[in-house]
Amino acid sequence: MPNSLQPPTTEPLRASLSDADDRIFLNRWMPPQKGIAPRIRIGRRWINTLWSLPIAAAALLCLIALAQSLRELPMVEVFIRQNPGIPQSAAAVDAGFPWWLQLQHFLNMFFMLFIMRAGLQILADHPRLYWGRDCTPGTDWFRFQVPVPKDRIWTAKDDSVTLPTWLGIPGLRHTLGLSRWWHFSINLLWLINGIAFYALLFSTDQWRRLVPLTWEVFPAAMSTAIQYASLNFPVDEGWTRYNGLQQLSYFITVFIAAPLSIATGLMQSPAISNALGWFGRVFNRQAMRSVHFISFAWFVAFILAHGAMVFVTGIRQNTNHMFAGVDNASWSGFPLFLLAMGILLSTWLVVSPFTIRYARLVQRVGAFMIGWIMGLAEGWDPRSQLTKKDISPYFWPNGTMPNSKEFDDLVAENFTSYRLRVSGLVAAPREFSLSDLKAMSKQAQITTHFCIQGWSGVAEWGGVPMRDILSLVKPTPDARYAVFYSLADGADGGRYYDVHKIENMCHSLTILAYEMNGAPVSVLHGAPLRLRCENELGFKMVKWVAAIEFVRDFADLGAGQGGYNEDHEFYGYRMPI
Ligand SMILES: Nc1nc2c(c(=O)[nH]1)N[C@H]1C(S)=C(S)[C@@H](COP(=O)(O)O)O[C@H]1N2
Ligand SMILES: [Mo]
Repeated sequence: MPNSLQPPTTEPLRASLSDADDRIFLNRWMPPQKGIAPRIRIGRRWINTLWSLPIAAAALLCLIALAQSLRELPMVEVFIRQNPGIPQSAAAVDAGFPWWLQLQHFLNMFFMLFIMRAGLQILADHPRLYWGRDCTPGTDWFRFQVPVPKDRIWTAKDDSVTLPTWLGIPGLRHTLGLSRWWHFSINLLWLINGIAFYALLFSTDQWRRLVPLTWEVFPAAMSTAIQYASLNFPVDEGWTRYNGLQQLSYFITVFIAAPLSIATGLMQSPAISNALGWFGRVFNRQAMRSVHFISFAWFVAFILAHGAMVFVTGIRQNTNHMFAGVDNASWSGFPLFLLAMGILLSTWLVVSPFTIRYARLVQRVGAFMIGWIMGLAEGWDPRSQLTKKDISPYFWPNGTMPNSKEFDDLVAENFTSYRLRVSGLVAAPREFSLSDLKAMSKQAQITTHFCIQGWSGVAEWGGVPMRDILSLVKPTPDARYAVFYSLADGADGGRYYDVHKIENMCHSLTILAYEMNGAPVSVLHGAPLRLRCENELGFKMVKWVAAIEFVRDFADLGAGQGGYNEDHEFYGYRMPI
């Protein structure tokens, strides 16, 4: 009699999974690759942004000369007398700089340090920016990488560049798995600080500093700009109210650049972009990524200008205001300012080496802080589809190609003996040939692929819905995850695999694709079969699928993190954001 309590079949490919290091060993990590000085494309010409340094220096000198001669004109003197710089409508606040404002100012500075450095590291993983939704080589408007080579397969991973450890977090190359934990976790803290800041601003009279109430702010800003530029500085009433230029630049930073950064950051995620429907299609990932970067550039410019002004307009008074909350001629603020700078500098020095040494810990703490929020977004069934005319002329290839006789033989016989094994916690384990799958009802969909590295592309995919596979093999109530095993190894050896919650398999656009843009999926893009799970980042969509196993837990697979990149590159196993 057949034993109905037979242990469930286990997938033989389990044995080819590998363990992974819990830290980054430089000799085993992806070899470094230098980028180039950032370039901006104007028309067909690429201009090196380093030119902006001498040009800005020359422009500054000209500006000073111009402003000084302007101030000799009676007309301009009259204008400045009528518009001394502080809008007359600006009511002074009562309390100077209360303790909460000083604290939030420091926290903001502290958090920004992580956010900006980790953000730059993420950018270095696809060091190009575009406006259109395609990432077709040559359509980038900004890059710090050479043009895409045409004489060889050039994957997105090949394209990533190294950042020094003092600049990026954690520096090195293709470390964005770790950068993302810093970027998103600290963003959450920054957001909380920002919300508390807004709340306190508007529940006190401090908002009056920042919000211009009349058009008078523009002539006032013009007047202050001329006064600063002529090196004959305007009267400073910073303790209780700001001049026009301060008001405008602080307003833009607090009420435009910060919310814009958050919105454009979130809109780069597959789950959020999909959930936004037409809005996500129009304001596509690449445009959002470009705006996100421009907003970053604003912050850099703001910090440099603001920092310089703190020094040149009276460091003692300014640090008394912002670090001690007093408006007098004492030295009470300056030591506190030095202490704050010391904390910033030592954190700056420590964070990259720490991340490299304790990579697994950073992954774990990051998942604790924001992985669960990301997990929530997995529940949204992505349905946003595009049209045939949106299909990208170029779709970046990525990942580690199959490199085995087994695979070459399959290609040579056009996958006739290929079998997809489905096993594990299922009532009816099965093998499917390619023609079995093609005989099932086919689903076609035109969707955007969101690679974690930053590129995206639109393609039409055709294949078998995973929910149809599920209804054939019938996962048992114990089954919580589907493990996808590839025919290809990952970059560090050991088989490529990835784990999805079963709920992800039930979304309407989750399919096993055997067609791409109307033709059989090419070997480059995952032949004979690759997963499409549209609410996740690209690395979760295993190419060259060999087998699917349903399991209760994934802790005993590979290094136990839920997938190859999760094990080896410290990604999270739920990454719809
Ligand atoms: N087997 C396997 N599947 C993989 C990868 C890989 O390295 N090996 N890379 C992933 C990543 S990071 C991405 S972005 C997509 C890329 O798919 P594409 O080459 O069709 O663009 O495949 C995913 N699937
Ligand atoms: Mo990717």
